[in-house]
Amino acid sequence: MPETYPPSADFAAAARLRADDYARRYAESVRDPAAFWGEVAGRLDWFKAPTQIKDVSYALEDFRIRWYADGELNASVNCLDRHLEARGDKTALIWEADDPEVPARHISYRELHAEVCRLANALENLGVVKGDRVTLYLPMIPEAAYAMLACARIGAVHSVVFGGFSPDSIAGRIADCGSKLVITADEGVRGGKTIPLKKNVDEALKRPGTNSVETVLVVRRTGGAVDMQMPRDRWYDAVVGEQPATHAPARMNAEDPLFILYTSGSTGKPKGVLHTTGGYLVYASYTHEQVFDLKEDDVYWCTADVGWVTGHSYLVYGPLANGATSLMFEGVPNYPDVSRFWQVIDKHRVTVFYTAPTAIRALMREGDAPVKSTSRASLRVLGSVGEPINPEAWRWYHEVVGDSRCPIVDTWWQTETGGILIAPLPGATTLKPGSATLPFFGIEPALVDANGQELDGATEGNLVIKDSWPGQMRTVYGDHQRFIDTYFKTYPGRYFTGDGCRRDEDGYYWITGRVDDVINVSGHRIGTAEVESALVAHAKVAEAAVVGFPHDIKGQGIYAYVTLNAGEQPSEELRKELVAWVRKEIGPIASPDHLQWAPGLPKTRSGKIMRRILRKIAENQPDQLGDTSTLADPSVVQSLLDERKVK
Ligand code: 6R9
Repeated sequence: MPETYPPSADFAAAARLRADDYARRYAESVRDPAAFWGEVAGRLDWFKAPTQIKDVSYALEDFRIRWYADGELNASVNCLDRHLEARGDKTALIWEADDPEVPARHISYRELHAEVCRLANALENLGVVKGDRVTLYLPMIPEAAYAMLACARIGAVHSVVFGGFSPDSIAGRIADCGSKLVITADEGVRGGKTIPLKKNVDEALKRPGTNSVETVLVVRRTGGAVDMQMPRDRWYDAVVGEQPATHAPARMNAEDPLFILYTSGSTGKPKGVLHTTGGYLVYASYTHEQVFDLKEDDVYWCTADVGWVTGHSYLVYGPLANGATSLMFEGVPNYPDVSRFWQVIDKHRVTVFYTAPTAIRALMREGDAPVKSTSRASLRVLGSVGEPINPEAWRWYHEVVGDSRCPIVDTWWQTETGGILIAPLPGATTLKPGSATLPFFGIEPALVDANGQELDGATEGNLVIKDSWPGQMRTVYGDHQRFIDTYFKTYPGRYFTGDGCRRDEDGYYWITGRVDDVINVSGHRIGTAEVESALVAHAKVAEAAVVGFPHDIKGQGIYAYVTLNAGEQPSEELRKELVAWVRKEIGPIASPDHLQWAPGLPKTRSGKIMRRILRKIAENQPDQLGDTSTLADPSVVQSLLDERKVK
């Protein structure tokens, strides 16, 4: 018998939805999606309520995805203005600094509204207009939320670039969308260390393709010395301080872009995933309310950085659209010590806590004492996102962190999906450790084989979604064909997720991981192609192949095989240099964990690298290499195995 955890009677009694509600609502949602999502849209404030709800065709010859197409609204009004009357003094954002000695800040809905209006006015004065792109390269400080919402208020499209990315990565993202303005900070602070954000932006703006940028707004976070280039660079407080605290919001069409967020794919450069205003906000807010069983008095904490989609949907847009109190944490789980998460939970009486398996595994390794030294009595619901959570980590999260009291919602979704697609509803769903359980309302998952044949019952296959939902991405910025080719060509008529999945006899979904060339490192997507391109860009490297391998803490680690140019000698020094090179080219999260010299790479006669074999070598399973007969030169494999032993 697999282990199951039904909702406790107490939890279910107070929950928004119970088991039979889920079954009924789900059936309704897929029977008549337009009726269902038309009703759900009523949760937002619209300047003009939509009458056209769903207009979708996945057919390649007639492709379109439109939701609420005649509706008009503004996302910031939904996150701010409409709460002022009933929740003006309620805390919208709690800011907890990296250093626990720095007092936390409580920003009310009224204050947040004023800050966002000031910045919106400032951006307009700087010439930013509806449709312009604005790049945000910020630490986890309230200004990150102000900036996202101010862009939304004036109809500018934000592109948040994670603060851990390198100047080259910033430059590529600025060039791709042609940003007019960048908002950054002098320095970021994480785990007691500073990150030279403004310096990275300066470097980025020296790269070709970035001269669309007219202005750089710099938030003073540490007061560290930065090089201000006038008139390009302006201090945020100087520009924003004098602005009026009210602003007339732009009237946006539901299908106007809200933001672009770059994410790694299996090929080429990162894709600019574009989300629009109406469908995204309906979906982010509704899933946030239902999946976390949101209550008016919740103190909700999502630990994701605003640089990732989770930070967009479940730190900023979802919670604020719902009038919730959302906690933003600047720091890391192990600073000043490994009890920090649990101390923050006690300090702010956090009721809903949403984090990633990689953090849970890292903290689990530190034992129970750092958790047990805190109370955590305020906790009600725990969440997980970013990668499959192994049952052992799930149990620890449940028993030790949640004192066996709190349901865990394991939420499966993607940058592309805008919000959660497969997850339990905590008052309704019986949990199974390691399973994201059942589809959210309106979501029709299916498993297909390599030929696109739909598989029934308990089985395993590639995960596709058969119909659209409002939060779905609408295009790859600047490359609509790439959007269609990536997601709708492999299995015509269906959205292909890139994930493998098993379905059990109860219809529960168990995500098994990516089936494409994307590595999930600590919940962050890294394309093997990106790391390979970075390596090959080094003067001494002839060729590189990168694969993922199981890693205790990160879930997956990065394993790089490198062939040097003729005449170059492998050395420990060069190995370190190449790892540092990738770090510099892409960012610390892309640093290879292993770098192995490869005199040659296993290739088919047509020249395709056989990653399957490289994965098995990286996983140290030489007896499971499978068929190597189609290799152009089978002896390459033996030399790679020998090299691995030597290390
Ligand atoms: C939200 C987010 C998406 C990929 C996705 C899958 C993996 C995310 C998961 C999960 C198993 C979960 N993933 N949540 N796998 N269980 N609960 O992470 O977006 O950064 O785009 O990554 O992450 O492989 O395809 P994103």
